[in-house]
This record gives sequence, structure tokens and C-alpha cells, in this order.
Amino acid sequence: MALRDSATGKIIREYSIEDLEDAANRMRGYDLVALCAAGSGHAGGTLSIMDLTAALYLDAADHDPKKPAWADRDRIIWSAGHKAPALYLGLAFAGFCPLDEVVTLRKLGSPFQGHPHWLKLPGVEVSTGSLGQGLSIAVGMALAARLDGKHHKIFCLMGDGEQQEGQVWEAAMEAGHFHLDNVIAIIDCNGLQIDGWVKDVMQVEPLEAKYASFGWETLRIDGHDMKQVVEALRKARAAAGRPVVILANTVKGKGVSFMENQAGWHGKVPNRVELAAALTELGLSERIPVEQLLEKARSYQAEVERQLALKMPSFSRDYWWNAGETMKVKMEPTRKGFGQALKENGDDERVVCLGLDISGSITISEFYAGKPERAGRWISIGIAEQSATAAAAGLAREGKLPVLGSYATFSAARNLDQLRVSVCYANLNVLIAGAHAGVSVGPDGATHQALEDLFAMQGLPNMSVAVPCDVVETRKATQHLLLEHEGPKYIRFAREATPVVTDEKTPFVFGQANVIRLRGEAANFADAFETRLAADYRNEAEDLSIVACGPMVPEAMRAAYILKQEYGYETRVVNLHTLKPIDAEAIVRAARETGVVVTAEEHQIGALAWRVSSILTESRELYGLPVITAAIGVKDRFGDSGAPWELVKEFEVSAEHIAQKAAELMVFKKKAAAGAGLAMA
Ligand SMILES: Cc1ncc(C[n+]2csc(CCOP(=O)(O)OP(=O)(O)O)c2C)c(N)n1
Repeated sequence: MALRDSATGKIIREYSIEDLEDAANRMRGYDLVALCAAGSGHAGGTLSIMDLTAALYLDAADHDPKKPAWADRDRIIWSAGHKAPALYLGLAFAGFCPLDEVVTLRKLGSPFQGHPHWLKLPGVEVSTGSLGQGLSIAVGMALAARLDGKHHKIFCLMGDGEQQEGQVWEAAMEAGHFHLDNVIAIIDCNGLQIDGWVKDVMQVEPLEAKYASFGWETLRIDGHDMKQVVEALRKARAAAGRPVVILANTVKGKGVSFMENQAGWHGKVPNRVELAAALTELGLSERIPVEQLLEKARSYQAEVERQLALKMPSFSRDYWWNAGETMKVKMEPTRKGFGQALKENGDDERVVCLGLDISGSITISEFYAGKPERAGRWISIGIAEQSATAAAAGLAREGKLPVLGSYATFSAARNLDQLRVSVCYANLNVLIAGAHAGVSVGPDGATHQALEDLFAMQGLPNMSVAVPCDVVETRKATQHLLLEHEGPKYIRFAREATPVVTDEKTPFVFGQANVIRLRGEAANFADAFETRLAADYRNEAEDLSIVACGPMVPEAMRAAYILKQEYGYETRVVNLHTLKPIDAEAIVRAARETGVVVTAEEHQIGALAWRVSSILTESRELYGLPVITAAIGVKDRFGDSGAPWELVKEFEVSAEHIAQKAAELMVFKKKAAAGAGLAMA
């Protein structure tokens, strides 16, 4: 089996063991160049899988690069979606796509998304990125092949940490039960995951015994010995009557001494100096056109920026953050406020934090950092969001105050039923952190950009929902939810550094909105504003209101500034840091007193906009009064890879977009006021 021309059946090229070794080595080099150009991504896990990738794409799989959709091709499921660059290089070396284009990895609009998307790149079989789903897809494809009387194989590549997902074992049981001998699972057993060694985070071994007990044939090999890899893949193809799993012992970061066996290189990429050192170690300095590739990445990026600039609403000057003297602002990631609050309030013996293998980046690790006395209350569950959610319910039922968090896509979507039944229906005191939410999580792409979580979290009875606007407010909200608020609670925050627009003195009352007003100019942009509790605010009959939550609050403030500078409009910014319970009074007042309401959310339009709309349409106080509304947010589309602030532009959730929309509405308001009537406007 190999690369073939599906029309004639002719083998395109036969690879010797040496050829495959050389290809794997060069793939490592191209991988590191692409990661360096991207500025983010996963070095460790892509390097550990390269020998397997080369053998799979160039020798084991039966497929045709000229006809990626050939019906009889073998399918390769990249369940470990974060190892996408290895998949792309497998495809590129096999001839499915140009090799030099892989260097556009993780850039806006690139087919080489942060996690694989089959609709963007021919040869990618399915879209992955949420771990633990690939083997189930493989089972489905294997059953389809059986129904259609086809004999191709379905390979599924997974990580060893990924084995912690319960769904893997449901799929393993199904493949065994159905005797799916067309399924070949490959596990990259490099022993590491994000939070450290797999055996410490959550032991998954002995994998042979586990898979065997589900009716699988198991093969354990050295995943860097090409001869063993090729032989195992051939043997697996020949299996009859049961699925096969190849357990490949590998080294994370293989081939680059300073990356090998280092957990820190999981989600890290080399800088230029490290890249040069790595390529020297791999013996590739002269064999890869590094400068040419990096130049290609740069020119792709320049074009992205040019196109984005063309798309942006334009004003008389540049109002971007820190663009001029009046736009200076300090930026800090909101997620840090979550960690600070856990650090400060974690002495309460009831607080228990659950680790889901993404602890440093979402800052939940601050709970135990430098606090050995809290070690017993730090419980690492691993990559198992669903079980962890129900375990949190169990802890809460026994009087604990459990906290868990992950990317919001995994902590508020993958585990939705557990949240619904075990946590919310039971009305238990569980704090869930939806970290890295919104498009601004950036180059990881659509699978990691939670843009729907607030629909579900707000929709769950008993659940309270906070979406703080900056790092300081995130700390205050976390502290309140952790120790003072009873019942299920969800806090949503972002990964990227965003403007700090509140301070210690800014009011924060859970469930009550703040009103923010521009009062002039200041050396620090945020100081040009005054913030009051909405309930204490006296009407100033502003021209319009912007109701915003989360990182859209600073954008709304910037929009208020643009509207003042460009049109002389006064804007009431309403910071709805608590979405549930919602401050309906503040919303109704803003509508009644200004007549124009623009909502701004870094989410699919609706989590905020539709709630505000329903409050407005149901308010007796507004019956018969003209209120003009518009919504800024993501317009019913999935995210994309790209730099965080590029995505804010691409998805039209910047201050410029808010200001443009508000100015449009003001034209209607003026016409209506002049007696022209809305219908004629
Ligand atoms: C459902 C889900 N939870 C969390 C993540 C975040 N995440 C990406 S990679 C990773 C660790 C994977 O470990 P492993 O499977 O061992 O892969 P490797 O260490 O080889 O990269 C995690 C937790 C994810 N992508 N999907």
C-alpha cells in the first residue's frame, strides 16, 4: 500500500526506510519553520509524531494526492488536532498541497488552520481540535465502509493524554463490539501532556490491557524506529476480526535536544535563534530554504493586513489602542484576574480546584502556586471535562466549593449535559471558568473559539453568568462568585491582553450594571471616563447607548470616544458584567433616556443582543416610545485562525464597527426627531 494513481493503480513512489527517515527529519525542519513563522503552535507533540506521520502518509496509507476524494482511499483521522502541522506536512510531502505554503500556518484565511478543517484543505478528512472525538468518527467511517462493502482502512491518530477523555473508551468499546478490523488506532505515547507527565496528571496506562479488554489487537513499538513503525502499520493492515491499536513510544520534542521531554514545549514555538539551533541539530540548516519560507509567510501576512485595513470603517484619524496620545492604555489578560482571586481566596478550606490539563494558561494554577498547604485541594482530573463537571457536582454536594475551568468550548459546551443535570438541575455550588473565550483567542482557530457558550450558560435555569470587562473586574467577579454567591456560576474571560479600564475604586455589584461616561481626555485613556453604578446614575440625555459585556466594554468606550470626536455625540456605555441575573432596569433606562441602543458582544450575536431586545420589547415603560437598536457581534459564522486583534477586525467587533453602526442609527434618530418618521428614513 502506498501513494498511488487511483486511475491506473500505479504506485507513485516507493519509499525505503532511509527515504522515510529522511522525510520525517525534513518534516521536522519544515514544522519548526512554520511554527516559528506562525509565532504560536505546538512544537513538542508535532515532533514526537513525525516518524509515524511520514510512514503513514508516504508508505502505509493507500491514497492519491491528485484525487483526495477517491472513494477507495484509506482515511486518516487526526484526532489530536493540535498536531495539525504534522498532518499538513504529511499531506504536503505526499503531494496533496504545495510544501512551501504550509508556512502560512495559523494565519488569517490560511487553509492551514491552527486545528485541521476538512472544508479548507483537500486531504484533511475531518475537522478536529476538541480532543477525544476522532476515534468515534473512525468508528462511524468504518461502519459506513462495511455498509458500502468497501475495504479501505481508517487510521486514527491520538495522543496519550487524549486517552483521558471518556469518549475514547466509548469508541474503543464500539470498535471492539463491532469487530471493526478496518480501524487502526495509533497512539503517540510521549508520556507528556500540558500539565506535566501523563502518569502524574491522570494515569492512562496500561493501555495494552485496556484496549485488549475491549477486544483490540495491540502492538507496542518504538515510534522513532522507522523499521518498527512501517512493520507495525503493515501488520495492522493485515489484522482480521478485530481493530488494532499501535502504541508508539515516542519522545515529545524528538530531534531537538532542548525541546525533548520538556512539558514547557507543548504549546511553545521556537524563536529565530532557537529555530537556527534546532535546524542545525537536525542537520537541515542547508537543506531547507528558511529565509525564502519566512519571506513567504511575511508577504502572506502583509496581504492579510492590507485586506483587513481595507475592510475597516475609516474615520478622520486612527483611534486604535495606543495609536496616539489620547489612546494610551495598559493591557493585561483578563484571565490573570481569575488566578489572582483564587490565590487570594484559596485559603478557605472548602475551595477545591480541579485541573483539566490547561492549568497554567487559564491561571487556575495560581491556586496552588507557592502554597504547598493547598496541594490536597488541587485535584488533577486530566483531559476529562465531562467527568470533572460531574465530579465537581459531587464535591459541591458534600459542601465543597469546587472550581473548574478550561477553554470555554470545553468547560461550557463539551460538558453541557453534565452542567445541565448534575450541576444546574441539582442547583449546586460549582464555579465554572470559561477561559480563552471569544475570537480573540486567536491562531488556535475555530475549534477553540467559544462563540456560543453564553447562549447555553444563560439558558440553564439556576446558572448565574458573569462576563467581566477587564483583569480587575475579573478578579472581583471571581472572588464574589467563589465565596459569596451560592449556586451554579459561570465566569467567562479571554486569553489575550485587553485594556484595563477599571480599578479598585470602580463599583462592582454582582447583578448590577455600571454606566461609563466620557468626561474629556487623559494621559491614560481609561482615566478620561467616569464610572457609576447604573442605579446611581442620573440621566444626562445622551445621544445614544452602547450596552456591552466582557472585553467589548473597552471597545465600547473607545467607540464612545470616536463618536464624540467625529460627530460630537454623547454616549452612555452600559457595562453589563453580569449577564444573569441581568440588570433590566439599566437597559430600559438607557433605551428610554437615549432612544438608541447598540449591543456589543464578542460572541455570536444574540447572547447579549437578544436578551436586551426581549427586555426592551417587554418593557411597559417603553410601550409607544421609539427605540432604535442594532447588534454588534459575530454574525453566525465559525471563527478562524489569525492574530487576536486581526480577528477583532475580521469579525467586525471593534470599536470602529460599533461607532460606525451607532452613527448609522443616529441618522435614523435625527430623521425621526425631525418628523420624517422611521419608515421614510
Ligand atoms: C477536549 C479538549 N480539552 C482540552 C484541550 C486542550 N489541549 C490541547 S492539547 C492538550 C494535551 C494533549 O496531550 P496529549 O494527548 O498527550 O498530546 P501531546 O502531549 O502528545 O501533544 C490539551 C489538554 C483540547 N484540545 N480538547
